[in-house]
Amino acid sequence: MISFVSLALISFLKYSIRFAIFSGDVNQDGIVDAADLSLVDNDAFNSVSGYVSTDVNGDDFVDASDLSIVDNNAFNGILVRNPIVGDAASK
Ligand SMILES: [Ca+2]
Ligand SMILES: [Ca+2]
Repeated sequence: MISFVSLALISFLKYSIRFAIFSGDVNQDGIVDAADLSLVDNDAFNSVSGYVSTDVNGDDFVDASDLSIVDNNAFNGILVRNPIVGDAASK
C-alpha cells in the first residue's frame, strides 16, 4: 500500500527533476570548452581508435564527427549545474 507521503514524493520526483547529459566534457572538469576541443582535435589528427574519452559518439574512432559535437557544445557554453556540489563555472 502506498501512503500519501509516498505518492507526494513520487509526484515531486516525477515533475520536478530535470536533467540532461551532454557529450564533450572530455577532461571531466564540468565545462565543455577549448581544452576539450584541443584533446579531441589532437586525437582526431592522430586517428586514435578504441575506447577513449575523446570518442564522444562511441563509434570507437576519433574523427570530425566527435570534433563537431564538442565544438557545438563548447560554442553553446555547456557546463555542469549541480545543486549539491555547485556549478562548474563557480569553481
Ligand atoms: Ca572540460
Ligand atoms: Ca567517434
